[in-house]
Amino acid sequence: MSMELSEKIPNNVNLSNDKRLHRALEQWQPSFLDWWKEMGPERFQANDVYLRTAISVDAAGWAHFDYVRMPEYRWGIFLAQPEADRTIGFGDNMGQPVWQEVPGEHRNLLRRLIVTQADTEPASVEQQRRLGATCPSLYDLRNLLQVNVEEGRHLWAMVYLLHAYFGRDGREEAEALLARRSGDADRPRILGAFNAPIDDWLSFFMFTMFTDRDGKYQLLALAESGFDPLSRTTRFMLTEEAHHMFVGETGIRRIVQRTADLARQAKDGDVRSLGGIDLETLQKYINYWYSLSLDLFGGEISSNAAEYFATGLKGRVNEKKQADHLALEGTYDMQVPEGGRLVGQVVPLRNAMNEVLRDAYVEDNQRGVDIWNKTLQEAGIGFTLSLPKRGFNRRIGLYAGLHCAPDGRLVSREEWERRQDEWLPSEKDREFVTSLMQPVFEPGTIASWIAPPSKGINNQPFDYEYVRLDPK
Ligand code: BYC
Repeated sequence: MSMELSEKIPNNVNLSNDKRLHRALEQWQPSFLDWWKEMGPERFQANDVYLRTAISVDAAGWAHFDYVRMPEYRWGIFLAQPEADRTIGFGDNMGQPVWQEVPGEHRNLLRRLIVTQADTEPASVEQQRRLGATCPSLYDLRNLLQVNVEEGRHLWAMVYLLHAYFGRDGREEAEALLARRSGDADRPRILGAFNAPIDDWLSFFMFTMFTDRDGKYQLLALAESGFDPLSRTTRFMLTEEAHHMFVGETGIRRIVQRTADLARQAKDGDVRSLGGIDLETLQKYINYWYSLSLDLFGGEISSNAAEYFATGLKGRVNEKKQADHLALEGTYDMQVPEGGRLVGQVVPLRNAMNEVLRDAYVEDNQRGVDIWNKTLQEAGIGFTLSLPKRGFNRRIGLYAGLHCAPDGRLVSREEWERRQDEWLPSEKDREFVTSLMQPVFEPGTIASWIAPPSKGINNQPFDYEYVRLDPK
């Protein structure tokens, strides 16, 4: 499949052969750039940033590193290579050839999935737009901007599907994606976590750890889709998503490292007085962002999820490794709140698909938390970070509206209100974290509350000038 890299819209979908689609996307492009200028990263638009750009979809070396000014980033449309004779791998249409066009009877469901996925991409850019001004180092600033331009590219990926396969309503949805705004009371983004402010870098690292990881699992489920263009698009997006989670997981690991170093220096263990983030505060931020991200998987028992699976539009992670691709007989044992306590309930497997995906997500997060705890252990600190139980602080699903402690106990409203500041970041915690957010723009230097990375980007050293601050 040929790469059209020098085109106004770089792509590997032969855009130049489809005049109508090409024109439609060229019309959307200025609206995207206007949105980027208005809602993309504040400042740094005129600076050279050491960015990775996708130039090929081959496993070996699609990433090209160079200095780029963000508005000139080559946002393109790249789909993973097609798999020959691919068939639908699960659900009622199992074994049929995959769809290259939208199946009429599933059009609305499919559009809803794509629009929901698409909406998260510009939302995250909006949430993070002010962070550059308080970056802890040039290395971190570069990573933030890399994440932002790639979320912009993911929006392009979804808008391509809307324009190419959904006609006029696709074009309208693509416009609407640029009109909603994260956190706006009248036109909010679709999913909860994408309306929460990200005003400090601790939240940014938590978001890239926990919320981007929801992205990974949703994309893995969509990569199984019987709608082949969606599968191929998401497969390529996953390669970019991996870096975002790396930023989050190593970012928190570096904070944990710094806190452990400061704890050894602090007389009475008060790391805050030395400009560090104490582990209790870190735990509260974990509790907040993890619970918000758990909500992104939808209800535990969901007829929507059952329908997505039955139709073959959205599968499970690594569907090939499952023994039963129909999931008609299987069941899922769930703990369901009832009359103030948790009771066991057996749910038909198809209705539990959101929970099945959430299971894989929880396990993956635990692996990350274990790594942070290893850092603490090696430093001889007797504190263990943990993930709260699934019912904690939920707004969506069976636990919405209930009061559940981090250890999973259902508690009274009174206890919840009394102990909320113990479990979630309090106003004072947020003020403290904000007070640490002083920018560091000197190459090779770093803020007080985080350790430098163990290595730089693309084999460059930490003190590399990842962002050239003087516009040329
Ligand atoms: N907030 O049957 P239910 C990413 C809605 S992140 C608000 O329980 P269902 C990224 C739901 O839409 C990945 N509303 O669940 C990360 C439905 O509304 P409608 C994004 C919510 O339908 C970082 C209703 O509640 N991709 O890529 O199975 C940076 C009942 O729903 C929420 C996707 O999500 C919520 N948290 O929905 C950048 C993949 N949860 O339709 C990017 C596409 C549920 O009745 N989306 N609702 O009005 C989906 O597969 C599904 O829509 C959901 C679960 C996973 C969201």
